[in-house]
Amino acid sequence: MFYQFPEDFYWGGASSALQTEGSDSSRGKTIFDVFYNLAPNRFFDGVGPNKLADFYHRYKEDISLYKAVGHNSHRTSISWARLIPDGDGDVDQEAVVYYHEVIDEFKRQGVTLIMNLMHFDMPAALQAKGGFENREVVDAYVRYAKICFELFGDKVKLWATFNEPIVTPEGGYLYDFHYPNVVDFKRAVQVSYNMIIAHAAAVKVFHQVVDGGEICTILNITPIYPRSDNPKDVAAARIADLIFVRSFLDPVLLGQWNAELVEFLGEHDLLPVGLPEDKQLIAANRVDFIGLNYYQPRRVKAKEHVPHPESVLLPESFFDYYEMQGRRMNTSRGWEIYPKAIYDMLMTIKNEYGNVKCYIAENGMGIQQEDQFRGADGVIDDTYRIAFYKEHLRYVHQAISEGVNCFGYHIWTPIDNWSMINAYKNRYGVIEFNPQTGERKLKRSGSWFKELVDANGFD
Ligand code: BGP
Repeated sequence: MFYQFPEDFYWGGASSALQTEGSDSSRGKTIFDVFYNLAPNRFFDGVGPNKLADFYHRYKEDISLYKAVGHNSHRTSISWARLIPDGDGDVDQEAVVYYHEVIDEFKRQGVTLIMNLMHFDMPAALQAKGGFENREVVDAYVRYAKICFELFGDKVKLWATFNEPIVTPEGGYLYDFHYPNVVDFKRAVQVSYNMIIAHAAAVKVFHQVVDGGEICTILNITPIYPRSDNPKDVAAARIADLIFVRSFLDPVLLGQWNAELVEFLGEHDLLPVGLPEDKQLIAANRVDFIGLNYYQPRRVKAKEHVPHPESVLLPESFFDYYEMQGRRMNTSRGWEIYPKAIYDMLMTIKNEYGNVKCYIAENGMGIQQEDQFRGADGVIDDTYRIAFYKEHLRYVHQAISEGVNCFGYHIWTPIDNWSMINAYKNRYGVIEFNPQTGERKLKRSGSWFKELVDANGFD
């Protein structure tokens, strides 16, 4: 069967400023510079977010490579700390020129941009003021958003407020994998709440400033599956769903906090502090479309042991995870490969969220030590990645044929890049990047992706 996709489908890839640009210019420090300096070998193998693939100087070449693998669209981000080094002070004019040049180059090469404002990379100076726990930092974010819309809103019409906003509270305030690496559920909830306010306020400003534009946020609403139909497993999965999925999805798409989640937070003394006008702000500023990142599902069962009353409160105080036998990515994370979840995620948007316009904003397969798959011709023969894309795209196709309003599919990521949690260990690209030499080279999946786009579908 040939899987034909809709006309004008957005085929492309996603990246982020911090993971590609490198910083051997005047960029201000982000939380990842701080984290790296504190523990260079904990996550980063001694490779910090400084030189990297140097998109900052090589953007023309890299955009040509995106084109070479067929991409007609791309999502990246502006680095808040490059544009405004201390987060809420002066705008760096060199950065303004740089982003204009990058945006112009995308246009010149015929690649539609979706520009994201923040991909985890909080300016260090603002984290020092409490990050998103502090409402003043919300104001600084909205100011930054407005500056971006005013500077670049004539040229870029598709925007995103955040990539995976939930990762900021998860990584920084629950699970100790992003700076400020504290573990405090209540503070995590406050950060989430304030990010939703920041998001809604940015959406409001966007519609005041940018004519004819559309704005989204990009969520990783990984489906949560209960282990069984047993009501205890189902109830456990529902709690995980409220915390990790509905927490952001409901306010950005429905304009209100999920009532069941609010009740749950109230029962456990986790309610955040807000302002009386927040409700109205959220209600009046829903997104125009939504970006969805998908890698792996969460699988949940009822708790086997009642947690010790003095143990630290975490989401996992209310459920346990369990692992399915099955395929996993060979990465430092070992994510499960379960393509049907991408369909389930899209159907959730159709059935429960008014079938708002959406696109797959990240989906990809990471591999460690990919060099072992290099063929005699010197090209990485990543047929496993092609199979991975096909399996997921069949489900995207099925969802579209059942009426889901999905207009695009972006891979993570065109060119192997640096990760905030494993530096260059996990490779996702369809284009190989050699961190030692800076060389870029198409993998077999890169050539396949071009054929996919040229045919607007695959067998
Ligand atoms: C997503 C993030 C990306 C990227 C990707 C792969 O959640 O939005 O920034 O990091 O995951 O993750 P990693 O490279 O850490 O394995």
